[in-house]
Amino acid sequence: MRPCCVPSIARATLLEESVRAAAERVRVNRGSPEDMIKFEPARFLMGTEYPGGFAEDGEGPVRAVRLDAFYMDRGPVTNDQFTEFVTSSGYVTEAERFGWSFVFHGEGSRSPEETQTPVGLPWWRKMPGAKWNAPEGPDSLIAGRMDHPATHISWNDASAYAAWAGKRLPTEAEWEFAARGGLEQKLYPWGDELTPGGLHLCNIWQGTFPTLNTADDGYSGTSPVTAYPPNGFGVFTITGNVWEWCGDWWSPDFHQTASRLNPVGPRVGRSKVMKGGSFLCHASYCNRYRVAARTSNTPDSSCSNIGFRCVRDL
Ligand SMILES: [Cu+2]
Repeated sequence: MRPCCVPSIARATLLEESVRAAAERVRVNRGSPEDMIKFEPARFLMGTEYPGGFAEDGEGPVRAVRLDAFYMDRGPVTNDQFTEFVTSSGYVTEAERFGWSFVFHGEGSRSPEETQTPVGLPWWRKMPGAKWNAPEGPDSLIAGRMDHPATHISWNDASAYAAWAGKRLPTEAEWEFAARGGLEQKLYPWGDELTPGGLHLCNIWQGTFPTLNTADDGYSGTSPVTAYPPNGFGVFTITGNVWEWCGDWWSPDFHQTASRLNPVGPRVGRSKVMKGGSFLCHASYCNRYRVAARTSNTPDSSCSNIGFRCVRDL
């Protein structure tokens, strides 16, 4: 796979069982559709054959996919919402169980000497104590960022939240349909031009990756989930800001032959699909802030640029 702006290192999965058990203990809500968008049954063209994309990720072929009706959160789950989940359920995230999470170099509250840089991931640091409510490590706070997406959330954590909320993670097809905003085969949720009229419509990297982020879009890290105008469906910050977990197991070629009706990905796998790109994406390195772009990470991975949003059935 072509390099991506997410650190993709599997942590030991021995805690998976305990995470699952914790998820089963938490209170399950009714799954209120409040602040969700209702999507009627639809057919859309999924994937892309865009020559500037990453064909080896399995972005193509373009195929007609049909979906049943569903509700989707307008934005990624915020720090505010995640606080409510943790407060009411007592859930402990995997970053807290492991005692560390990945932060982008320059982001951390500890010096490089106090942290480890994983092999092949020169701009990531294993930050002791980094977690959803201390995103840059010890002494960092989410105060002032309660309307930003919750980060340092593993797929397992996101699934636990979804179960608590009476919801689930979106399939990749549901996610991409929502992201396209009713447009057909466009690169971005609003069209084919990244900054129409010079206007920034998502939170990605400007400048020179990975050394200089000029933050021309207003943010060098995460942004509030409603920082930019929504797409044609009313969906906020679905590209850029943070990567979003999907329910599907990852495969670069499974969908060549998969069902075109409510596709759900392979039955088994090692990593989960993520969509949307993040505030670290830059055309020079990882232009995965396109709606058809995709990548993956192991279900126990967490870092400062991965979050999630939920869907629910009618
Ligand atoms: Cu990226």
